[in-house]
Amino acid sequence: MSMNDSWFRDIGPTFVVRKSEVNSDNTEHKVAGIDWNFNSWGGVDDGCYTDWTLDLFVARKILGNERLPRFPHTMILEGGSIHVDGEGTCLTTEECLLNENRNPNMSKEQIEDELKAYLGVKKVIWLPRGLYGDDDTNGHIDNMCCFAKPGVVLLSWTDDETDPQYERSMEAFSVLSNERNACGRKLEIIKLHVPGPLFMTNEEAAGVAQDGEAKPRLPGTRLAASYVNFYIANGAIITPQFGDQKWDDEAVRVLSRAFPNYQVVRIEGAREIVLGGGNIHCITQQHPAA
Ligand code: KQY
Repeated sequence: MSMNDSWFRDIGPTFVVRKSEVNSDNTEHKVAGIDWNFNSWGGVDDGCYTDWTLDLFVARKILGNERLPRFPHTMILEGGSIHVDGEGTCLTTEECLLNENRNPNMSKEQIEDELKAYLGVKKVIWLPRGLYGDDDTNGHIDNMCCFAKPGVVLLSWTDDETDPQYERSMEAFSVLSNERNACGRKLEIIKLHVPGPLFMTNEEAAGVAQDGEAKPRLPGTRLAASYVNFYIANGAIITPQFGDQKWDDEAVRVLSRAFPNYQVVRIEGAREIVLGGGNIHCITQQHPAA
């Protein structure tokens, strides 16, 4: 399949599942995919690359190959900017979804209404901002906070008050502490400490194609590194590791406790992925079984 970039979370379909009664004691799961609109994380002036024409067809092609219904939408939205708990709650950030470079003609209420209609959620929880340094995506939720299960969230955290991430984590903690999910339950918040700050080296910047077709990658830029950007597979949590022994190990401990029935698998060298502005969750897309 042809595409302009590799981030399937954002250019692939967002799969949705509907349970329908087949008869009194049997249910059937129907799978479909939402095909959101996409503008390369911000359009011609503010996006990550200049040509995304092939990316616009990725969700359509996947759904066509899988012979699944496609729900097209005109709203600009990337899969990495939303998380759901499967029980009617959606998590997102104002920094991304309300950014002028996405849907400047839609109000917060209108965006919420579309999320409710297409994702089948009843409640949207808005965090003000995403991870510090996640400038490519304008603060996607998938680097900042996600559900471990309904009622339990994992939040990117730092104890270092001198790190600009501190203010963002505190702000999100405060919002989440005062929120309830769609079922009216208070949220348990698990802190998932970020790695020590990582910066792009001269060698790394020189290794990225800098041809004017994509956003420049400057040496010294803080990398948007977060352990929240893991992927939930069948029986396994695929988690990024950044070569920071202390926080890599701590992330594995926290995730193992949060997902006791899953094996936590370490992906060493996730730094290589983060050089492009995302991580394991961003570059993957789960496909629910029918
Ligand atoms: O965070 C994601 N969902 C993808 C990040 C891609 C940024 C493009 N350079």
